[in-house]
Amino acid sequence: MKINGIELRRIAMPLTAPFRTSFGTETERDVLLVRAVTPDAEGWGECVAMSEPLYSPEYVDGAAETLRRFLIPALPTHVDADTVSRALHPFKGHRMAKAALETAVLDAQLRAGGQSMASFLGAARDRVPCGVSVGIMNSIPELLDAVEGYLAEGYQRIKLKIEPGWDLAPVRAVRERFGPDLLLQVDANAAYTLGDGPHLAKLDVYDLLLIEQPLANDDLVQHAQLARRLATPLCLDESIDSAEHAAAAITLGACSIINIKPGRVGGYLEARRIHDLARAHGVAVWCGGMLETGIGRAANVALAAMPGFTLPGDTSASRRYYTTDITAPFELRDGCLDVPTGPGIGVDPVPDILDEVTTSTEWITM
Ligand code: OSB
Ligand code: MG
Repeated sequence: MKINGIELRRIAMPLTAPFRTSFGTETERDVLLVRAVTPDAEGWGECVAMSEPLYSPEYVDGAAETLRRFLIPALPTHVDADTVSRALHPFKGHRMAKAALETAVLDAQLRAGGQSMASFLGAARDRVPCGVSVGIMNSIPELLDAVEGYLAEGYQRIKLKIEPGWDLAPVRAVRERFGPDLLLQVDANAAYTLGDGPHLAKLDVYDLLLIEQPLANDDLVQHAQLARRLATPLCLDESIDSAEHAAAAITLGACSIINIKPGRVGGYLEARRIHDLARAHGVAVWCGGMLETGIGRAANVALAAMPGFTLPGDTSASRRYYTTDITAPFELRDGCLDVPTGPGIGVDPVPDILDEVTTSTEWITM
């Protein structure tokens, strides 16, 4: 497939409410979109880097610079997702930037060939069960109200963001209020150390599905030690940036569940590899999220339809974060999202809405 050029487009998406995690509070999502233009089709990729390097080392200005300075110039003029992946391989790290470019090319390739992302990835179902990630709140009553609202919308699983000082009490309150059948899990975003093991073990009585990324991104060995001290299954997010890391984590016993985010691992091809590896080892995976717009969400929903995704993902509806999404909104139906069936990611930005939220565009001719 020939490639004419790449557009880098920045959009500013106000969040419906502030989203607080152990690493910071977001009020607006600063998103970098990549559009690959070919003679036959255009494809879209959403870069999930956040505005500051607090979740991982990448950040959106850095991703844009990496794309324009290194990644886009390295592309051959005839591409598909595999050749893009190979051309970008020499550059270390920058997986979110790489993922956005690879996904834009993959989307264009699939649209040109009339194949859906779900079919390309080997999806096993046409709708996926959805969970929701609930930020740190100012008070327990505020949290209980938020959870009640999400359950009323139909979400099948609740994930509570935790940090030191906001862990046992919110988990206990949600468990007591909504009962033993609620699928409940927590995410610490690396806010604890191994010395907090005895404290984290106090979560065991609340029968959580999992605890996500309690320790630092690089602490694979420490996670393995912690996993042996907890009854709650340990899930890794930030620590897993490739299939090689996933293999190491599984071998070490550092996790029994993996959160797969295509952006974090460098794209959907690598995400599929991690899925396949985890499945072969009996390790459950689920699809994480990075507050995506409809562009990133569409591809994530296709991924989450693969057979090894046995736990509900952070694939929530558009309205969880955005009053107006840039695509037709994803809406919950019986606690599920429908997997798009059209060619490629199966959704398009609405031109007027996209223009309204655009803060800059840059065209790079190949
Ligand atoms: O750790 O899973 C995370 C959002 C931004 C950065 C990291 C994380 C998250 C979420 C929200 O938990 C996931 C979503 O709903 O998109
Ligand atoms: Mg996480």
